[in-house]
Amino acid sequence: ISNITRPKGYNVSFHYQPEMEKHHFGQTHPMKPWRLTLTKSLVMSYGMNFAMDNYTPRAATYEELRDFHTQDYLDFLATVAPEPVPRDLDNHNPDLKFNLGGSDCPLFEGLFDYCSMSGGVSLDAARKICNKESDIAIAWGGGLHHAKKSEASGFCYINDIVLAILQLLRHHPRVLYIDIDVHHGDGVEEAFFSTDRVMTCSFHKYDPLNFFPGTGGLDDNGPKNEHNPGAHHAINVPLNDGITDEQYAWLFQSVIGKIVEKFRPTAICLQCGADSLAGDRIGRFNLQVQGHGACVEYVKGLGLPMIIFGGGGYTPRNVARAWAYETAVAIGCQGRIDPVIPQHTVWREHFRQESLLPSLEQIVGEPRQNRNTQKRLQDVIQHVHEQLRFVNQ
Ligand code: TV7
Ligand code: CA
Ligand code: ZN
Repeated sequence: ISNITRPKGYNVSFHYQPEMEKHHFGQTHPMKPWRLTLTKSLVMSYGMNFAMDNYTPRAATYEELRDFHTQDYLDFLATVAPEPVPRDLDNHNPDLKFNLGGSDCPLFEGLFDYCSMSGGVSLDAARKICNKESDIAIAWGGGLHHAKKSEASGFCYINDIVLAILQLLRHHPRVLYIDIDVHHGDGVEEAFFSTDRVMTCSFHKYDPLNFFPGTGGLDDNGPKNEHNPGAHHAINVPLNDGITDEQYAWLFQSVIGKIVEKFRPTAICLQCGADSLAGDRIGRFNLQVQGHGACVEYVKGLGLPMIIFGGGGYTPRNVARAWAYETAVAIGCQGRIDPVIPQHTVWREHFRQESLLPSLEQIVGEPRQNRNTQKRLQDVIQHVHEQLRFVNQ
């Protein structure tokens, strides 16, 4: 524990709201806010909390949520009663108001508190970046990228990322949003479709008919009409099952490197959805903790102020591994932490089946067959580079 020291020359802040994890989407629902508890306790057991500024943010206010969401949606969200027995199987109910109450976005006890806390965590991170008290702000409770201004979608009700970016835009001329969740970051992309001050870039599994949300093809770069300054400011990197660390790192660096060169952001938001890890209950990729964390390392190396958000991640042990490792990357101590998970009570209680020496970096779960050819990835990079020819800051 004593070998973890504060980073020299920059500040890392950790924004955490312990009330969030007490909420439940339902017994069989894949989203487990409890993974935040596991992450936090892993971070603490390594002593990383001593190397960061720790904040317990207040919930976002109704007015703050109104910066993006509509009044009628928020009013409904704030007053709907939870269902006595949450529906689990079919989402198919055309009567759902604002897409609320189906199996993906169930109504549960304390839903509005949970949403406003997630918003509060990300807004707090954005404020610390704006007033320069923090250089890297970590918000694992945020990252809910599917929420629309007037609609819930894919386990997301309030788009905390959009709220945080809107806050950053008060002080920063250009913000780059990067999304490594296995799903397309459609809500954030759509929110900034008509501005050239935000560029969005999502890497995701793409299969329009069989994988949620079905959007984010290579050619989807924002509405292309001559009066839209936001045209060409949405970059999508559609992928197939089983992509590996090596392929992903190469793709990530050549795409993000080029974007940064052309767009010249003054701040970066990185959504670190951990469902792109191997062994995820919903995801299809083969990323290891190192490959996922290498994205955080690369972005950190650009030396711009940044917010790191959570997002998806449905195998809680792996989520906690990746996010604890990435917290270490932010601090710059990833080379000094013991790969053997410390004497850790929560871990022991829940994962008895894991060996006596559980490793931080060793993911649980079978790898998938890699369906990404080198040729296809080349073409993707080529397309992105061509797209960026239209962008000149
Ligand atoms: C950011 N995939 C969110 C990702 C949102 C994905 C979906 C489920 C799912 C829901 C469940 C459940 C599930 C094992 C998986 C078309 C459908 C098919 C529901 C069964 N088990 C993020 C949203 C995605 C709910 N939705 O990016 C209750 O999988 O594919 C769909 C839609 C209709 C609804 N059915 C799935 O990671 C945070 N849902 C078990 C219980
Ligand atoms: Ca993504
Ligand atoms: Zn996801």
